[in-house]
Amino acid sequence: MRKAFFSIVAGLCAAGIVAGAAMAADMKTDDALKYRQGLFKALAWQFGPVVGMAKGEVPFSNEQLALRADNMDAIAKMLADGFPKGSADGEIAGTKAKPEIWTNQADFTAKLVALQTATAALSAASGTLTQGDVGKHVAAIGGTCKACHDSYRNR
Ligand code: ASC
Repeated sequence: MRKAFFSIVAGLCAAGIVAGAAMAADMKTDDALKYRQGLFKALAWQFGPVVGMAKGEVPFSNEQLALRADNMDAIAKMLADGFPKGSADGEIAGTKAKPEIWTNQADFTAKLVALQTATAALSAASGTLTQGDVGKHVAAIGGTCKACHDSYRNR
């Protein structure tokens, strides 16, 4: 009787631990999804005025370019944390992230680094640019966004 009681308690505890772990994993991936989506929103927000300058819709400013480029670079460096295993489309709701991110990790990382390189290039060049130079930086940065989306984001 006593033995049976203990084995039931032990069983319940084990079930509780497993349920707790599963819940922690869900929370982690759901939080990671919110985190990365927030970063992508912030990245697009920072990129907006740069695109506007390239189009002549926002007043040209090297200081603004440097600020936006630095912000984008910082955001780009924070993105990798937002892609824990188990957070692909099919594993959690509300994401377009393809499972290939986790099977081609070296390539995914290279594409993230390409974004950082492009934003760092704008940051380094700002100070000496004219309005006519902005377009090629926008194309370079936007190209890195597109390259990653083409491979790793579901439509
Ligand atoms: C943006 C944005 C993207 C990229 C992409 C570039 O401003 O929100 O997802 O640029 O359109 O091809």
